[in-house]
Amino acid sequence: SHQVCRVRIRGMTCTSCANAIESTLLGIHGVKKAQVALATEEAEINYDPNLVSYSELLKAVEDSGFEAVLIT
Ligand code: 9UX
Repeated sequence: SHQVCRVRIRGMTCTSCANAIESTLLGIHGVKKAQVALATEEAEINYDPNLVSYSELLKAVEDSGFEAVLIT
């Protein structure tokens, strides 16, 4: 079963940044959907926690060169 989580992403300056992060997230095994919004600095990710952990999603964002922050 899947879960939806949100991540705040700092450092995006253009639409290509947002698209690149979406592609990175969608390339991860266990990620079903990913939408990154430049305006709100938020990503909404639908994922299977049995296949990929929340912290791995944060790490993938960080590894692509942006800062990922937990939204509480
Ligand atoms: Mo273009 Mo967005 O190099 O950082 S992808 S500004």
